[in-house]
Amino acid sequence: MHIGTTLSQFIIEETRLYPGASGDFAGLLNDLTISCKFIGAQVYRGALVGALGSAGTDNVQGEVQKKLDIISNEAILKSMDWTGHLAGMASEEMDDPYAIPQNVPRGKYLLLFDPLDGSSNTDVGISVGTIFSVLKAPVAGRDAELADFLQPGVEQVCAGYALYGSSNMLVYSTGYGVNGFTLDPSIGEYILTHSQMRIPEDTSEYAINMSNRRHWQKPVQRYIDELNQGTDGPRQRNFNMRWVGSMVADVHRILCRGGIFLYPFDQRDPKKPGKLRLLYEANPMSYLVEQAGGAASTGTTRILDIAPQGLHARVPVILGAKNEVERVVAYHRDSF
Ligand code: P6P
Repeated sequence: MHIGTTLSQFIIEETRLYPGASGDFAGLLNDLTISCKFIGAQVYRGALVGALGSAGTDNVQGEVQKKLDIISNEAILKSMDWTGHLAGMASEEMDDPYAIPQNVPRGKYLLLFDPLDGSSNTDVGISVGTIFSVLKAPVAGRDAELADFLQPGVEQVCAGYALYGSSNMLVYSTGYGVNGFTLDPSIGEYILTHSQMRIPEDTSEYAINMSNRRHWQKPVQRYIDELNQGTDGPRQRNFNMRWVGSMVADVHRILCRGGIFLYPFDQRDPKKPGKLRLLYEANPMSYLVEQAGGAASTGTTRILDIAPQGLHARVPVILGAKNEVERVVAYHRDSF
């Protein structure tokens, strides 16, 4: 009986698509998945081991850190910093880049991550996840500098997430489409279950936090109002809304059954053009969405083209069904 295509087998076979690949990247990704298995186990056991609730500290975003945020962040750092694959790491939970320990060779990759996205949901049993992005270090073999991380999303060599939901799933792309793997707890392996995930160009399902409507700019208000008018409005069909409040869960649903996700520009704080962070949320998710046939924009700019202005820069995010994203972009263009 064949156990199916394990993630390890898939990574090794995909590496053969890259002539001259050293296998370093395959090693990086395999090591990263170990931390995703560990984090999933901590999330699922949180209430049993006293890991729920606040850690009593704030992160660089000024957000209250959950105990699981810190556990997850440490898990990735300690699973990855000894491997020799990395020149540095950057995390939503840390102000500055993480330096690889002195006694470890510097590798040729940079790892950026949100260790536990949507962590405010952990105490109420809603899906959360880990988001990761891999860049090439501009100069291999030396400590990464801050500027090395500030590369546009088109430079990513890999992006993905682990979803801790009804099952532990790992979804990633290296530029050859998007593939999803489900953890089989009985053997501790991720098994290929969602091959070549695609986002239909059209959809009838949207995801947005409607309570912020008064803070959106006019093009987004127009777009969402038309969806809510259903058959009575210019779209002449009804739409459905979903909002989990956990980007990994909302994006995973869109990769599985289509849809459009919006966390648009918000006029509450002009210094924060959006809530989501470019380097370790918007870029990896935009990379996956484009690889699955969707589109990802701020409303005026393709997200993957943005030159990052800082490690924790925030951007408006509109991603998913290509024709719907293009409609939102057209409404922005019409408004100028
Ligand atoms: P709101 C989680 O905190 C997060 O960063 C994303 O995962 C999620 O899509 C968004 O914020 C939810 O934001 O304002 O609806 O709580």
